[in-house]
Amino acid sequence: MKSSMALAVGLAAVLAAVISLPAPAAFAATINVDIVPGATNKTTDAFSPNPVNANVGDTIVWTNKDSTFHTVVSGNLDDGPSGLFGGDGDEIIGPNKTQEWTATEEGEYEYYCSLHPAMVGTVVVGAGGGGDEPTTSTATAELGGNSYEVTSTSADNSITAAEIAAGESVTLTFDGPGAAEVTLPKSMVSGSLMVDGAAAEVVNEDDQSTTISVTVPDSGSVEITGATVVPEFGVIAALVLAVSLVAVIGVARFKGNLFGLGRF
Ligand SMILES: [Cu+2]
Repeated sequence: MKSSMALAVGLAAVLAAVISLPAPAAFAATINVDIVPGATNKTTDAFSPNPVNANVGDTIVWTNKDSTFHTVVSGNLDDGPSGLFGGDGDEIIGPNKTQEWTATEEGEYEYYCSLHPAMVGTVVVGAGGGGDEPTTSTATAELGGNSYEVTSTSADNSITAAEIAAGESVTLTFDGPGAAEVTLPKSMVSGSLMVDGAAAEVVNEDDQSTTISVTVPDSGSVEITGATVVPEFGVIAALVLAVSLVAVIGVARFKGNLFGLGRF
């Protein structure tokens, strides 16, 4: 009875350690574009801002601030609607109404008003999209009951997850490709840092952390390695080890009694 209890507790502790996961966070912006008053008689100035810059994952919201109907249709008058947003040009946006589109792929997208085709605009999405202000995002890696915060600064993407392979590497996941400056705590990874197997470009370094420049590929993730990556023996790992030892001793005692070998 005692040994089965100990085994159960040991198993529960192992399960608890396995199940502890870092929660990924999403970073996406909402970008507003106005259909300006008097847009009917305007061209590229019918939309503000125009062009509008966004990153993959961002949602663009067009608001009709004019007093008459308009549409916002991806494509151009010559080739017709491209089908990305605005349908076939039949999705009417009344005064004070909105239309939304979430950018899923990098690119430059033309759009127009099917009711007043002189009204034209452009959405520029993603890396090199055109002078976005860099923003800061964070992700927290967890291992052995400890948390490690990774900070990323980029105009192209946001960091969404950081995961530690104990003693081996740290994998950073982003919501899109592009350039980023990433600050990693030295308690997590230190020494000569490598990014996907190549020497990292160090931007800044102090006692606590290293800031490196990374180029995130289309896959959205990079692997960081260093001379030292935090090993797995944190608080939870130590606890699991202790509880497992108790379980093993319990089983040994039980078997010892069973086979008449006496107690030890
Ligand atoms: Cu219009």
